[in-house]
Amino acid sequence: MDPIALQAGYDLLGDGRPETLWLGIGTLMMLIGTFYFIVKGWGVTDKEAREYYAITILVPGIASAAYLSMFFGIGLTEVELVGGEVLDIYYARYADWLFTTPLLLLDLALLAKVDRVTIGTLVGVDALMIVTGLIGALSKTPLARYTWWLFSTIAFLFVLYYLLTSLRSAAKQRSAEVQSTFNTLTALVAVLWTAYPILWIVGTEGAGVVGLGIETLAFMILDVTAKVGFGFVLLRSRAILGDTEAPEPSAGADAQAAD
Ligand code: RET
Repeated sequence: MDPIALQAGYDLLGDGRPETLWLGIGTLMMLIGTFYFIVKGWGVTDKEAREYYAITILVPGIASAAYLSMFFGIGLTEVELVGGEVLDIYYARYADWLFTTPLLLLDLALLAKVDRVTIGTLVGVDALMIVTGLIGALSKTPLARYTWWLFSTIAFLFVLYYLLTSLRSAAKQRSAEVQSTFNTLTALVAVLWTAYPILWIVGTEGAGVVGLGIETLAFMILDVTAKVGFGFVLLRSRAILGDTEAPEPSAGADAQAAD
């Protein structure tokens, strides 16, 4: 492995983990995101908007706990491969993703106003994707690791397919404002989430082309963008307001007719 890549970062705690620099920055960014959304949502009374705020605040909130535990080396384990090689695996990521990816999908499902069966399926397949990724990360042979990666990636493709078909067509029934926010966020998800399986397979969990330092940095940037960036786009849109405060075009026309 490339020794420069291995050393990317700075060993903040002096325990031989240069990636603590990125984990520390990740913790701070998630905390800033959480408090920013809390302050922004303070005093919001619209019932629907409060749902989006609650979900979107929880996402970086959960991630800040996961990042802090990885920073202190708690969410970290060693996996001894069959050949004797030992891998450092930050499993706290998967605990984070297991809760936060369904919450992010729930935001999209609320925008699209899909039924419960669709939400349940989407969340279920997403959880399957994260859990099989974790099994892969803890597996001891390359064959097992790549097989679980494939399993997880197929689940991921189903999630993407659902977003771009069922949810997208349901969103078409909603106002122009909702549709445009939905489309922006789905594009963001499609691009950012696709980077995760790629990073995993080239990183220490897979081929090991990218060292732990660079991998931790890249996951941090992806996580912050997929959570805080996503929340930022969502919460500044009027699409999250209930129908009373943001009249649908047709409702506005009705009201005018009644005048
Ligand atoms: C894993 C394992 C390898 C295969 C696949 C994966 C997908 C992970 C994804 C994670 C998304 C995380 C987000 C976090 C923060 O907001 C688990 C790496 C497909 C898509 C969006």
